[in-house]
Amino acid sequence: MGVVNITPDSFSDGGLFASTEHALSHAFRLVEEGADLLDIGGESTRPGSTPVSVEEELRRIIPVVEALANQNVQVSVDTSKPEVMRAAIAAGAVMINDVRALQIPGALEAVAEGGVTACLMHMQGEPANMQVNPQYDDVVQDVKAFLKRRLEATQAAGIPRERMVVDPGFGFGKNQVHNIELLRHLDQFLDLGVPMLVGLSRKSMLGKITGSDINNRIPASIAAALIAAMKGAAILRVHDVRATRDALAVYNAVYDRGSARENASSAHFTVETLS
Ligand code: 9MG
Repeated sequence: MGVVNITPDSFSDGGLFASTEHALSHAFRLVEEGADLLDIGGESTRPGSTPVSVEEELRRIIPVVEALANQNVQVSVDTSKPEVMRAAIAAGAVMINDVRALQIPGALEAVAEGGVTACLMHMQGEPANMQVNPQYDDVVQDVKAFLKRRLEATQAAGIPRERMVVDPGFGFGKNQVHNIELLRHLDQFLDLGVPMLVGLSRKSMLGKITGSDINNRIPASIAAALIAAMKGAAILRVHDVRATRDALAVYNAVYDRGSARENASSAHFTVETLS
């Protein structure tokens, strides 16, 4: 899954047309590099970020989603807003990536009625304050219990389990010890019985380990992506598609991914499942 952000810092002062053109050229480059799926986001979820309105989010993402879907590119939309979910699905998105795990009223219904795949991500707090002082009894068990409850909520809303994906949410209300613990025990999330999506690309936890700034985190991102793949992740959300694909090709040439765990649903997950 390649990342396409359409936020002000990604298009400076070029206006809407510039942002759409810029996003599309970046998106097609990621497809050319080997992305199976693109995650389009119009609102930053970085620590300390502030929300944008429904109208602004729609204005940023819908022309990009439509143009990509028209070219048969598989599109995921990173949003928590039910109105944006519905518009994105109508524009051709096949997946909703929700860092709030469909908890905003109307989100479950938007996904259920839209008939698309959804990623339920764990976050403690909100982007504006989530890194202030995250606390867990046992980070792996607490995050897993949350995702289990959200899977139950999606089933109660009539969303088939085959359309669900889970994500422990690296860096979303987690300190460095929490993040490392989650990565070390990532395979435990396979118990939930649905494919796992993981986003580690360029994250500050990697900067804390290596001392590298955000522009120099590709090697660390590749190492983290490989660990996640070895522990059963089915979808890797990454900025550096070509480098990640190359690393995965080496891994896949040596190991049978299905053996990561006999019952890992990730082994059976393909992008076709999304449509
Ligand atoms: C939007 N976004 C940023 N980081 C992410 C991550 O780790 N997982 C998911 N699902 N979405 C993310």
